[in-house]
Formats: sequence, C-alpha cells, structure tokens
Amino acid sequence: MFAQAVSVASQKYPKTGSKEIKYGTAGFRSNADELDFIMYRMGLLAVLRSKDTKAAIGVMITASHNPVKDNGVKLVDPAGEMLAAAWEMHATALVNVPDASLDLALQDIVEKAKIDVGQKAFVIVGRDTRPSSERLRDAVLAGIGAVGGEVRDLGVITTPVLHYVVTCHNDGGQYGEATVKGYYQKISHAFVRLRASGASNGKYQPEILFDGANGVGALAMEEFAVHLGDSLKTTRYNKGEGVLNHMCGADFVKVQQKWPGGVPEKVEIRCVSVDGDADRVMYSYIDSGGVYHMLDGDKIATLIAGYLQELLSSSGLTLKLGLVQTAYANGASTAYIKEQLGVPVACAKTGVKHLHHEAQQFDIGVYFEANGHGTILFSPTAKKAIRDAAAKGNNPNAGKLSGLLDVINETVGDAISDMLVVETVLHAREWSAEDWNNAYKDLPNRQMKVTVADRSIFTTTDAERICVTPVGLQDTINKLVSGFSKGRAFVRPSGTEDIVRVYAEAATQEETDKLAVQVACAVHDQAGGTGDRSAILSSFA
Ligand code: NG1
Ligand code: ZN
Repeated sequence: MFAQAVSVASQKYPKTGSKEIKYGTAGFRSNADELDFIMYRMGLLAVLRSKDTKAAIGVMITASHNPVKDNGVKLVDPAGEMLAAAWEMHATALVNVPDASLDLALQDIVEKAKIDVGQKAFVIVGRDTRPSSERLRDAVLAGIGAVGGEVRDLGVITTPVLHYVVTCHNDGGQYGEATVKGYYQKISHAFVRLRASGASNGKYQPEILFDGANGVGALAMEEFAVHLGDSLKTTRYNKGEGVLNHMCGADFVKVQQKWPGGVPEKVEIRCVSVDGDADRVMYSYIDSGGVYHMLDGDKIATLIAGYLQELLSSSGLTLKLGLVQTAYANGASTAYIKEQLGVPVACAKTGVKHLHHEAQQFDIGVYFEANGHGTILFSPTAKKAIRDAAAKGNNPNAGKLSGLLDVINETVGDAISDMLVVETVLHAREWSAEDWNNAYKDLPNRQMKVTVADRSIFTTTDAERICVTPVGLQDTINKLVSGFSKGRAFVRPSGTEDIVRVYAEAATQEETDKLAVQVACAVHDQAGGTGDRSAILSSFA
C-alpha cells in the first residue's frame, strides 16, 4: 500500500544526514534545512495515527521559542494531548530508516499498532510564521496525500489553536466550535462577560503592553484585540517588525530576566510576553522606583491556584484542587502555595505531557512550568458540579468559576488564554502587578548549560531532582549544596538540546551563581565535559 509514498519520498523528499534523531519532548526540532524529509514522513505517520485512533490528528510546524533558522514538528493526539509514548517511538523509528527501508518501516508500524489500513484518515495542520514553515507545510501535505489522508490546513496559527481545533473536531463540538473563529470567540466572549461590571477595579488597571515575540502570537493578539474591545486595552509590540524570538518574547524574558526589546519601558504597566508559537507566557513590570520585576509560570500558577481555592471554598463546592510543578519551580513558590494557601503540590518531570498527566489526579489541576507553559484541567465531575451550581443562579462564586472555565484553554498551555485568566484574577482581587508580586518573594535562581560528550549517560529519579548516573555525581552535588543557606541544585539532560542543564537556588544571587558554577564544574569534571572549563568558572564574574 505504500508504493506511492516510497516513490514520492525518494524523488522529492530523500533522507538527508546520518545522525540519529529522536522524537523528544517537543517533537523533532532542528535547523529548518534538515527537516524536509522529516516533515514528509511525519505526514505519513499522522495518517497512520489517524487510522489507528479513528480520529483527527494534528500536525504543528513550529520551533516555538527557538531561533528563526530552526523549525520543528509535533503531532497532536485526538483529545488535544501530546502524541502517545508508543507513537513517539514509531516516529523516531520512521525518520531514522534509510529511504530503501521506508516501506518496511511503515508496514512495521501497521503491524505493531494493528492498524486497519482501510480506515479513513483526517489530519489538521497548522504552522507558525517562520519563513521555512510554508515549505515544510508542503512537505507534510505531500506525506499525508501520498497515503490518501484528508487534510484541513488551518494556515498560520498558534499551537494552542491547533490543539483546540483538534479537540473540538473529535468531540463533536462539545468543547467548542471546531474552527479558528470558534476559538477566538469562545475565549474572548467568556472574558468580556466576566468583566461586565466594569473593566477597572481598585488598583487593577485594564491595560497591558503586549510583546508578540515577532511571531504568530502577535497575529493572534490582533484578532483577540478586536473581540476584547474596551475590556482590556492592549498596546501591541514585536508584531513582526523584528526577528522572531530575538531579544524579546517569553523565553528571552525568563532566561535573561530582562525587559523585552522593542517594548517601551513604561512604569507600572504590565508587560505580557509570549513565545514564538504562543503557548508560553511571561509577565514583567517596572515599579515606581524603576526596578524591573519578572513574574513567571510559578507566579502565574500560584496566583491562579490561590484564586480558585478561594472561589471553591466561598461557593461551597468540595472539589480537590492541586498544583503541579517541575523541579524548576522556585522553592519559594512551592512553600507559599503549600504552607500559606494549603493547596497540595505535585512535582512532575519536565515536559508538559508529564505535568498534564499529574494534573489529572485532581478535580481541578493547575499545572505550569516555570517558563510559563501551562493551563488548568477540570475533571468531568468538577465541570458538572460547577456548571450545576452556577445554573441555580444564587451562587455568584460558582458563576465566576463557570465563566472562568470558558476563558481557559484546557487542551494545552495557551499564552493568550492564560493571560486572560491572570487578568481576570488580578481584576477580581483589585491587584496591581506589585500586589501580585508581593505575595511571595522568589529565591534567587540560576540556570546553566554544560556540554558533555554523551548526555545519554545521565539518568535521574524523583521527578529529575536526583541524578542516578553518572554514579557519584549526586553525592558531589549534595556536598556542594550543604555549604549554602537555602541551597538547592539539580542536573538533568535536556530533551530538546544537546546539553545538560544545571539549576541552582540559594539565599542570595551571589551564592546562587557560586553554587551553579560549582555544580556545573562537577558535571564537567565527572561526566565528560567537552566545553571550556574556565568559561564555566568565569560565567558570572
Ligand atoms: P528541556 O530542553 O528538556 O529542558 C525545554 C524546557 C521545558 C519544555 C521543553 C519543550 C526548561 C528548563 N526546559 O526542555 O520546560 O518547555 O523545552 O519546549 O525550560
Ligand atoms: Zn512554545
């Protein structure tokens, strides 16, 4: 059945490069020039997955927060989730075989997954604004077409829009109308309704500066702005006049802890930065004394969880609320939410699919990575309880919860939907950015990257907080950490870059940097470091 697919592959999309590549936490990602044959094969795989699940599958072409020269592809499963683990393995197998073995590799997947090849296939495709995305989209479409799949190309859209449309398509429209327009309308109308009593409230001002990272998030915000009207004033920057993700956007703000380029430095106005495919969001502001403050995924998660907890108790609903973080969550945020708010916290491995899975153990699970990627999940029981209580009309807090449900995009982390949730909470609390930031004080923290000969020798346990191999490294880390007040550090191999990440926290920034450098040197010395050791030592000198 794959004769045509194999013939198109060898003529138009021959395999290039010999390096083994892996479907990682963010699918396949690399320099855009190396991706044509991968995109074609992912088109083939999407059709098989669609036949396998008897449902529509999504394909998103983006490299998110990475530089503009890169691109990437990930598949979206029927309920909007990330691709199932067994299929990540099929994906890896499929892109690594030579052209001559493509036929066999496809047949192998059909057999292993017991696919009925006569089944119809439907694939929904989206792409970001990268110059290479259109060409790579054509390669995906060629793959889908070569094995007879039907396509709906949504064009240039954000990652969360794709997840939303796939979900709605497969649930027959229960979650919402399965169109791009349906997405904008559902979220923005719910937000505007929650603001019916007025956009300003106490110290809350309905005004933000929006940093679109020169990507698709900027286009999405233009569309939202039309629907939001006066309920939220958005002044938009980095709409494509500069280079994608360069000196701006959510990743720049998080990693550099700096105000984004291209946005005027206005005092006491919230600045919202999104990443290159608009599934991550970061807040920042400059206080009246001119000091810059960053509010990351931890600040967003604790703000939302605290408010949900208050609404739950005041509406008399007994639903189990929990927060899911990763090891990168600031220790101060975990202590605040556990000890001061009494909300249970779970720690998951890095990568949204792990957080998503953990969040499902709660009736209402708030999950966020520190980098601003996250959302809120409501179990069917929670949804029904909230909607029923709201429908009675005498429980205004249940009404607010019900309204909030429609602002949230449960299908995946969604920068703009998350932003509208944050704005709703700040509005309800009558808070300025400063009030929000004052809820707790972040511990100073530092991330570093170390290059090693083979990062696959790193294995971890306890949600990546303990390094199991190379043997002995964790003992060294423990010794180093014990020398610092409020010290915490861990190392893990990146799933998206060929590096090992080091994370450190301590009582002061100076101590934190010292700890990070010492741990990075330990990794370099004990695990085959290939970089310049003296450069690690002088990182923050
Ligand atoms: P890796 O490279 O595995 O650390 C990074 C982010 C993840 C996640 C993925 C996918 C950090 C420390 N890691 O993963 O949170 O967003 O990229 O984009 O931010
Ligand atoms: Zn992203």
